[in-house]
Amino acid sequence: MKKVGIIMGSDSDLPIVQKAVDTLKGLQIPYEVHIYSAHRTPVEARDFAINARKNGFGAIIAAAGMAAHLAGAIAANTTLPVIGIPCKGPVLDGMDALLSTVQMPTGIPVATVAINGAANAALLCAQIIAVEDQELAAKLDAKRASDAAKVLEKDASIAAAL
Ligand code: RP5
Repeated sequence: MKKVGIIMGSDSDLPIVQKAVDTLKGLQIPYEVHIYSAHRTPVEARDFAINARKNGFGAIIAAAGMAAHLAGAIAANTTLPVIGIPCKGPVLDGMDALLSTVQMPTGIPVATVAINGAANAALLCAQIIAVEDQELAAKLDAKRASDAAKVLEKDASIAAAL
């Protein structure tokens, strides 16, 4: 199975990114985690992106906050799908990172999830890999069914309680 690359701009992003790691683990999708910054370690970020396809990656998650150029910088150097997670920082409630990640110029797409949307970033990667993997597609179907069952259980309890 293809690996997912999880790149974050700083170790301070890890509490947000952890949900992506947990989601991939739960689906038994292989992954690699790195701290590369578009600004502080641009050479390493670029090298990772350039070599990602030949190194067995099928999709890349890039998480960053503030002037969040990481996902765009990675996307500029690979045609693998790049999923951007805008991370909420200490000011501006993550709107800075959201706009920096989502407003990509035509030709270099970044699939941007919600602010701090790490679980969805991992699920999108899983769905991309599942295009060619029936076993993983079945796991995703099962997860959807189990998530729906949990909502219906809550519906039944709330209906009984109120
Ligand atoms: C971004 O700047 C990182 O992705 C992080 O969200 C933010 C702050 O980084 P630190 O100063 O905490 O290392 O590049």
